Amino acid sequence: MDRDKVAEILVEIGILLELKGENPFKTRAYSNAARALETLDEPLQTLIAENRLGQIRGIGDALQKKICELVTSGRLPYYEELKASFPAGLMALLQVPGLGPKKVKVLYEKLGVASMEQLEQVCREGKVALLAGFGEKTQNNILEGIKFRSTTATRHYLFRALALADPILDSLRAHPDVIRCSTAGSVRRCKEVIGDIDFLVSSQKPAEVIDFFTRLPGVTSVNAQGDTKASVILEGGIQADLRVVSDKEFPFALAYFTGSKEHNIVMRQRAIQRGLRLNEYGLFRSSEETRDPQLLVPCATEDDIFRELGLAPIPPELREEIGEFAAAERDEIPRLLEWTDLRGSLHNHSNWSDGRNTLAEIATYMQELGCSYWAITDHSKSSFQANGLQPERLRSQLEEIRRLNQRLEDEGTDFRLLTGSEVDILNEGKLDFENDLLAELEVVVASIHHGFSQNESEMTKRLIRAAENPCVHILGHMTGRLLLEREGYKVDQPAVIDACAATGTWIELNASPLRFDMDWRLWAYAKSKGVKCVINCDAHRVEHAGFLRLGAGIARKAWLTKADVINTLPLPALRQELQRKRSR
Ligand code: DGT
Ligand code: CA
Ligand code: CA
Ligand code: ZN
Repeated sequence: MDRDKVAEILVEIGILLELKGENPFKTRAYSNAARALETLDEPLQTLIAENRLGQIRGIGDALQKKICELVTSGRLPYYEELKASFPAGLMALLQVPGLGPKKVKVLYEKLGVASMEQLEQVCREGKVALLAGFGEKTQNNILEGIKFRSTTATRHYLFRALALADPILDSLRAHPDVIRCSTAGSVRRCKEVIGDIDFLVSSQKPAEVIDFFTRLPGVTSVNAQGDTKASVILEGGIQADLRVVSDKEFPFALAYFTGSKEHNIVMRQRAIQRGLRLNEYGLFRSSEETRDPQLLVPCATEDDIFRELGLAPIPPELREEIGEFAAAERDEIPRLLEWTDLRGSLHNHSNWSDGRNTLAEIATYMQELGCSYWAITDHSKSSFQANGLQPERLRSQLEEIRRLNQRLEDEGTDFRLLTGSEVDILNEGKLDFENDLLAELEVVVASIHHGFSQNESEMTKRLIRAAENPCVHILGHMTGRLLLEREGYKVDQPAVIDACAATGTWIELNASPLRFDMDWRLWAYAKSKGVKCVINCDAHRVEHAGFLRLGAGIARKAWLTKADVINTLPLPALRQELQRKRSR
């Protein structure tokens, strides 16, 4: 078992003990230990093998034993028994905003609440308001929280869907009765959040494929199972639908089930204008609804369908009825960015602020991944909760980066770390570091992390003022939104884009799957103003380099091409571009 999983279990034990009413010192020991594990700078396995776990501050004898047991056997009976002593639904209540273990304990003990439904009921009956320490206001907040949860719980992050869909696609592809298969729906269109996962398969033996699908390892329950379709729930509660069609029907079904609905409507209208009918079964020479194979216009792929309707092929990411038809009619669908065009990320963190890895680890990992460069932009001093750097520490970080780069050069390697900062935009748009320090850095990203409650005009002014600073290359995560969690602060984004156009400032497409900020819908405007995009991982650990792929997917959805994205440039060209604004 790896360290993240161990830390997760320790946190959960702490919460369970709190629910039991154990004393705070004991419960806190577990969350402290979890934090200590998360910031280790050597592998947990090594510490255990060398019997050095006890040397870590905050990990006493009892905890040591439990961690060893988890790592070596992957199990911990103490935890399993503790967990089994509570109803399964109790932990879920902690997801209601504002409900901590203490309150959940009271609700459970006094009112027998052990599920979301029960919680909602006792709130509606007014029983919660009467509990000591709760009151009318808390009761209302809980009801609000439940409502928020129920709308967000039906939507999921794209990356969760992809992580589940990829192995399922692999399994389907390997099945002897599967001819073609693909995801469809919002996952294929690369929406930032999705409702469910849609799979489409062509086969001559649908029953076999459906049976196979419903028994896949990731499937936790089967909602519906028919002759040609099935609907299941996957780990994490995400629903997945499968449809099986004949191989002749596959392109038509794929187009239909990829959607979007709005896009499909226009497709059908175009067919009708040409004396044809388009549906999920085919494209037919007919003036009324049919699925008569005699009337079928044969199409081997989706591209053929588009051609029959007088259109250049439209990539799935663009099928949102936002101008793709006008462009496809004129054969002006751009050649979209590929994720392999990206050469590095210009906004990332190390363990000098709130990241996990050392500079050396980052350099090695990114170089092996095939990147050309990787900027280190740790937080600035005002972000003290993220361990932001004081100017002196930043200057010593620059030294270390220079040493590392020297070593890379001596080894004959082209990869380089770039120096930088994610400098806080303070109130009124002043930056957290002076310009003489910023001017020493190769890459400056400016972002807002505090003061979210300002109104739209104040926020807009803050961002515009940051863009006007000649040292700032990039505005980071424009709205600060966290998908499914919190809306961004209010900003007049077109006004900020105008300011970036006027000052030669780039805008980040933050590729963290929780952010995808600036939103894909705004890039057409930015592009029309000549503002360049930078796709940044905002990596807090080396594995976050994988976000580049997700970010590229969202950039495709935003109609961006290789030429629109700065971090497709090789290092020498990037260096030139980084000088451009400063020498204006
Ligand atoms: P989601 O799952 O909410 O993220 O969004 P989608 O787009 O994946 O929607 P979903 O799963 O309900 O259906 C997949 C596609 O199937 C959808 O994009 C278009 C097509 N589709 C489904 N139902 C209808 C319908 O009633 N009318 C039309 N025109 N298309 C439909
Ligand atoms: Ca779907
Ligand atoms: Ca669906
Ligand atoms: Zn950051």
